[in-house]
Amino acid sequence: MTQTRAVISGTGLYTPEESVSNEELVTAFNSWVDLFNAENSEAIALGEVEAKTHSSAEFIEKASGIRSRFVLDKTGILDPTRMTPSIAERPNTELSVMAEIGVKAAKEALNMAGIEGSDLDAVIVAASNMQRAYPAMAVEVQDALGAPGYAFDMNVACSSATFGIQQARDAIRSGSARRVLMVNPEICTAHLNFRDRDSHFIFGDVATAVVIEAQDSANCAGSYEIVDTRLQTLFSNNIRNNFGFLNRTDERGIGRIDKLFVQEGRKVFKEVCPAVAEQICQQLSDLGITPEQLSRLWLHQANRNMNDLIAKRVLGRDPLATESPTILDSYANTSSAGSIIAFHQNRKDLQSNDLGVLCSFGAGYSIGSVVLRAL
Ligand code: CO8
Repeated sequence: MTQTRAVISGTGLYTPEESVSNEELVTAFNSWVDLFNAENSEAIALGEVEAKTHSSAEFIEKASGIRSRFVLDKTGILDPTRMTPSIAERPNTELSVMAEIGVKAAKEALNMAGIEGSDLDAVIVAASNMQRAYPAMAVEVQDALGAPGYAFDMNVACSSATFGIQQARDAIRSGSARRVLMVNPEICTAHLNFRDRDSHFIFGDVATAVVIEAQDSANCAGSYEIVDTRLQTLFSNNIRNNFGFLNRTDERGIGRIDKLFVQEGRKVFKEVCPAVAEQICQQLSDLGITPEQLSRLWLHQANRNMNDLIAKRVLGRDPLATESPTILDSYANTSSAGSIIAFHQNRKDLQSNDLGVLCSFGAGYSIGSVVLRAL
């Protein structure tokens, strides 16, 4: 029996209105450092507390390629006495903030695919952080869009979207759904420690959405066939966030920095780049696709230098800017949404039968690569 082919027929992007430049972020951080050092001057002089060090916009751009990031709340982040976004709780009768930004991205994706919410069979919300324990955000998004069928949330950190695409494709191939919406609302600033010099610049907020459909009933103009998906996980403590429902059962841990995002950035860089390049090269080789046949790499958007290294290993030469597009300069790392933004904004010039790879990598470790063919 031939399996139903799945295509990506639409994508959507919600970008918050406010953005924060490196210079603005560093000014706020350095004000906080000065306040901290003044408040702790005696303990610092006695050697009991370590003085904090200023951050630098030049370092941030050189080490990561990031120049600015979109955020849901700029004021709270840039207030040196707060350094956390202010996002008000909402009553249960209102759409939650994560569902709201997810729905905005979803509407654009549905529109591109030429379908309505009522045409869907399933909704997956795939993200690094969840609005709450339950009910699943996906059920809320499903309800807001008037979609029948089933919905569930899933979390594979930065690789949530590529893993979500495989779940959608599997559902279509097995016959349990024909049209799946996969949404990635990422409010990364809410779990970023803006007082940590090593990582305060890394993340931004955004939402993306992807419609995955059975090819035989999709409007194929502008669609991409999902030729192959490959997923890999390798346990590592180098990117971690210990926030969770058991935190309240041990008061000693409440408020500690491990309840926010923490990473060993250099180790992540060294360990993840070769593993990603190897996965993509092996996948292409198994499919009989040579690097010369690839028109585009839509890579996870964490670090410009990482992407240059991975693209170079995959292509066997330095990539052209158009071959491996960068969006992290203005969006920063938006976790699972990053490679989807790159795909959303950088595919219009591809011709029928052109091949590309959508690839994510991050905490877990997790690596997901999806080979796509323009129809
Ligand atoms: N300003 C000035 N100097 C600084 C700063 C700063 N802000 N920060 C560090 N430095 C200094 C350091 O002190 C160090 O100085 P010295 O050499 O004297 O010791 C020097 O700069 C170099 O520091 P690093 O070695 O840390 O710098 P790197 O070149 O490694 O760059 C990066 C740091 C940019 C963090 C880089 O390591 C990197 O990007 N690594 C990969 C990270 C990555 O891809 N992580 C993926 C995580 S995302 C993910 O999986 C999703 C999780 C879910 C997200 C949920 C939302 C929060």
